[in-house]
Amino acid sequence: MATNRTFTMIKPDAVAEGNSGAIIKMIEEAGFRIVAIKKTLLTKERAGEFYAVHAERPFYGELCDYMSSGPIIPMILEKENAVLDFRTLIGATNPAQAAEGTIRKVFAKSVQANAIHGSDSDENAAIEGFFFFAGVEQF
Ligand code: YYY
Ligand code: MG
Repeated sequence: MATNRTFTMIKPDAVAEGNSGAIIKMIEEAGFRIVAIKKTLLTKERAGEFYAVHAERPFYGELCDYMSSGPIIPMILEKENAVLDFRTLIGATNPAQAAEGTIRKVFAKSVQANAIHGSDSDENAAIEGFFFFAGVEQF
């Protein structure tokens, strides 16, 4: 399997509770290399743009409020089979269904405040990475 990249962000609940260091440790111990990282804040409008694919879903408004409620830590990560392996590492969207040892099982509070994002395809990983990082920041 070729090395590729995925995009993640530690969400406001996990950053606010001081869990970002522990989450980054789990990510690095799972073999992911950090390509880009920063701490930033989304406006509600930018959160809406990031999650535009969910615009028609009933949870969209609350999701955008939540995702703009506090700082987040976006990252681009690299590893063999990065997108799929990272989805496995974070666990199911609903933490009640997340497997033991996954990031969401350990740190997520609810379906909405579920600690961390992970891209669902190589194509979206690239789009989402460029949403936060210029090309010269991705090394
Ligand atoms: O990719 P993933 O984050 O696991 O789930 P998505 O189905 O793409 O939903 C994005 C985001 O929306 C999810 O992480 C929490 C939130 N959400 C929600 O608040 N309520 C739902 N019923 C489904 C998703
Ligand atoms: Mg998704």
